[in-house]
Amino acid sequence: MSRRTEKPFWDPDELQALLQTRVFGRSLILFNRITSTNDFLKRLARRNAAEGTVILADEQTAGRGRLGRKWQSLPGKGLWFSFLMRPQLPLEKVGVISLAVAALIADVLTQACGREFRVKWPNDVLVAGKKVCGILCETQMSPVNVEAIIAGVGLNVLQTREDFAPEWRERATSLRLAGSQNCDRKALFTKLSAAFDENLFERLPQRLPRLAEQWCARCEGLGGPITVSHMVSARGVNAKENTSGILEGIGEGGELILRMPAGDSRFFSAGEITLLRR
Ligand code: BT5
Repeated sequence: MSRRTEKPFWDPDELQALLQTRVFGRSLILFNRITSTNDFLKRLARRNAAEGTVILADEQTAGRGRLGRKWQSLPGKGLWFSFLMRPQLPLEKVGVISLAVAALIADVLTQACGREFRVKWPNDVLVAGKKVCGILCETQMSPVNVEAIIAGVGLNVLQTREDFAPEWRERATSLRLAGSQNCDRKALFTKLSAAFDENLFERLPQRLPRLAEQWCARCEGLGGPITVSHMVSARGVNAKENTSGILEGIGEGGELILRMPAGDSRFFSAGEITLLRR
């Protein structure tokens, strides 16, 4: 295990003893403060860090969402961590991993917190209709195959309403705000670690279809009308476009399948969805 000179917010030896995992967190690095756990782990991954390496921070000063968006990561308020996967998967299947991570988180939280957690395509975990957790999976490729997936998880645990920027308050929540029975960050991290360890490393290709089913079982809006906001490019110019239809499910690579009014299906591998009233 690597060590930093400053005393970390949790004792890494004690935490590792709690985890009892085979792969996840066998190499575990804790930071009181870091720019982004994904950025740090990406650098380690290029230097051959072992599968299952985890970077966990009490605070991120430059936490990121997709497309360079900011992810608010206040000190002591959440679980901000990244873990390294080296799956034997073709690139076109990699998109399912972030759904698998979301499904496992939603299952663990539903059991631990006494609330019903849902997932929303592509990378959100929701409780009471608001985002409580976001996932950012980033891929490193060699010329021929997938070398590493850096899976970043941001779970809001202890924020009050005032902790969120006013423009996020209607859409963001924390476990505490949702009335969770369990807001103990260490206990929750231990439960999440066990679920990831059991499901995401050994025999992943065989497990992915079942994890995709678990995701669908918790999917917000499945079978209902939605609008997908996505990018289109024509003659070198990118523009945002909205397409509406019925949320039919997900493809083998985690793409969203939208049933169009004419009965045909369209696949989307990136974008945002808005649920429409039925
Ligand atoms: C995500 O992006 O939801 C992925 C978030 C991943 C964060 C983790 S933390 C550990 C690791 N290290 C990193 O640097 N990142 C990962 P996206 O779907 O693009 O959502 C971002 C949007 O969510 C922002 O534009 C805000 O509107 C909103 N947001 C920001 N911080 C939030 C928070 N703490 N809780 C809920 N919503 C938030």
